[in-house]
Parts: sequence; structure tokens; C-alpha cells
Amino acid sequence: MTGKLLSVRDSAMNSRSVRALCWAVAVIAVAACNDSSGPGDGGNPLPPGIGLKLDPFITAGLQTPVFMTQPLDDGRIFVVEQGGKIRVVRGGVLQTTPFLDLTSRVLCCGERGLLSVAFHPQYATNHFFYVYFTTQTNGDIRIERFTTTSDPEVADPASTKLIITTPHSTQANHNGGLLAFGPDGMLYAGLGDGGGAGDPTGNGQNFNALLGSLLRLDINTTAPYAIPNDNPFVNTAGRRGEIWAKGLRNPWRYAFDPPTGMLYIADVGQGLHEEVNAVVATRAGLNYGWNVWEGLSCYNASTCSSTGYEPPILDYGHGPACSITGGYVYRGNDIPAIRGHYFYSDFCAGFLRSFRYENGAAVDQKDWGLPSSNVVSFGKDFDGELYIIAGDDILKIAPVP
Ligand SMILES: [Ca+2]
Repeated sequence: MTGKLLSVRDSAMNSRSVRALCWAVAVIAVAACNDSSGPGDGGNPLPPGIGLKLDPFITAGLQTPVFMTQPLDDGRIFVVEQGGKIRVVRGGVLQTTPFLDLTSRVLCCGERGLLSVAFHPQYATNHFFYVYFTTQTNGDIRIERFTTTSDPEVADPASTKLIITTPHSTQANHNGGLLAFGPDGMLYAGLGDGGGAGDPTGNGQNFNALLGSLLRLDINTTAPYAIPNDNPFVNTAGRRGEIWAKGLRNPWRYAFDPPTGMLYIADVGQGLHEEVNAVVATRAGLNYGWNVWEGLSCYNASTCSSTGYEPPILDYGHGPACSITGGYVYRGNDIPAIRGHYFYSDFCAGFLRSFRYENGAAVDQKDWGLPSSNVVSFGKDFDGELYIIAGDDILKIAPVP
């Protein structure tokens, strides 16, 4: 079979993780220092009776798609296939010729593979785009830049420039996988803890490791990248300057919401809890808790300190859920009632759920009653309409008339 993403789950379930009351203290403490409301445009309560549906978008021809994006309003949607290709959808039609084929350089599958692409904000003029993959040689994580040739339909595999790499050969899981440009023009990368159950190598809380982190890189000044001066650990002994946030287990998908200035990180849990973190995106150096915390519970302990850890705003338990698939805040035009609501799913449970962020809480929580199978990712087009990638299909979230 083609490896379904996240199908490799940790076998070591942790039955000793106990919900800890001390998060209540943590939430109050954080609220005091957290600009939790953010600027406006956070959306409105859902009107009663509203329904959504999933319309077929691309339901044939894709092999293990894991990511979808539309950087320009030029009719092209780009789909990342886990095996190593970037495919083009034009006018709703999947094109035969891939935009980029890295199959020979990518180690797939399970949780490994070509995992995302991010187009430079000035792609239209500089033709730069960035990919995140695990390398054929040993599974290490690599972020590389490519350039489109004079033929805009095809990128040049030989144009590759290494941006950053980090070892990841020991375990196959928890590679992270998302590259995204923030509203600040910086390139962000979400890296998993290095794999294995329970973070055996301790990367989640090791500030000298790139794994288990959200990185923030300036790729516009010096090559291959510069560490932005306002990163939290610049010139700090024992801490990598690339790190923007720490304590992440497997931040497979995260999303910026520029209208509110918020950052949503969906972090995949261990054996019991899945979580969504939502913070003002400019808050530097947050520690999301893993492997001291799993969601709102102490991990593998009856008590643990909440000091210094950012709690998630949403936590749900396993069974049938097993692995959160983070999505986006809806900013499209087709369904005004859900503008400002953040959508997410779960690889095992396949639900479509949403909430709205308000004053540090996830309000208007909604399960849309639209189960799918193997939801690996969401997609967003240039207009802000949302899609889900379920198995080999891409489905568009649409209003019920
Ligand atoms: Ca956490």
C-alpha cells in the first residue's frame, strides 16, 4: 500500500497520564500576560441551522496527496504528493506533468515523504518556492529552495539550494512537515520531536535541538538563511536561535490568520490527547509543553508544573480520534457565516469540526457531521475557500443551499 500519513502511530499508550487541575492556574496566569483577544475580525457565532457539505474537487489521479495551496490568482492550485511530486490543478483539472518531481530524493511513506511546499510571498517575481521533505538517504529532514525556470509550468530540480537540514534517521515518525510564510515575511517550519513514543530523545524540551520546535528563518537577507534579530533565543547560550516556539510533539499542521494576527498550531498527541494552540503570532519563545504535558494533562505523571508552559485552548481525547489534522481559519467568500472560524479534523475519526477564538477560549465549537476517511490535511485556495484531503481525494467545503 502507499503509506498513509500518520498511519504509523505510537504503540506505547500511556495509561498513567492523569488530568491535572493545575492547568486552571496556568490558564489564569497566561491570560494575565496574553493579548488573548487579538485584533478584530474573529468571526461571529454560527447562525442556527447552518450546514456544510463536502463537494468533490479532485477525486481521481492523485497519489497520496498531503498538501494543497494556491499562492497566486493564476488559476493554478498546487498539490503535494507524499511520494515526491508537486502536481498542478488548473481550472479544476489535474495536469499530467508534475510541477516538480523529487521522487528519487524523497524517502516515503508512513509519516515520511514530501510533506509541504511554501511559495515565496514574491514568487511572482523571484520564482522561489520551498519544500519540506525527508531525504532518501537516511530520513533526515531537509528544507530546500527551488526556482521555476522560464517555463512557469515546470520547476527545475537542479535549481535546489539547501536552506536547513536536521538529523531524523533514528525514528520514522514525528517529522513535522509544514513550511509557511508568516505575515511578517519570515519562513516558518514545524518540526516533530524526532519520533518514538514519549519523546525518548527529549527534543521537546531541548532548546539546543531544532526538533520539537517551530522555527522562524529569514530567507531574504543572507544565504541560506539568517536568524531574525527578534527571534527569542538569538545569541543565547545553549539555545538555537532558529527556534520561535518549543515543546511541540508533532506540529504536522499550523496556520497563520493574518486578519486577526493569530497563529494556530495543531499538535499531535501521544496516547490520550490531541490539542490546538492559538496565540497572538508575535508572542515569541512560547513553550507548548511536550513532553511534560500532553494536551491539558501531565504526561506520564500525576502532577507536573504548569509554570512556563502555554496550555492549548482545545483538547480532545482519543477513541476513535487518534491524530489531529490542523486546518485553517475560513476567510473565503462562499460561506460568510463561518468566516473567522478555525477548522480541523482527525486522521482516525475523520470528523470536520470548527471553533471560533474569543478571549483565549475556543467558542462556538461545532461538529459538522461530515465524516471522511484518512483526513491528512486541509487546503486553502487563493480566495480563502477551504478543502480537505481525505485519502487520495480533495473535497471542497461548501455551503448547503
Ligand atoms: Ca502542548
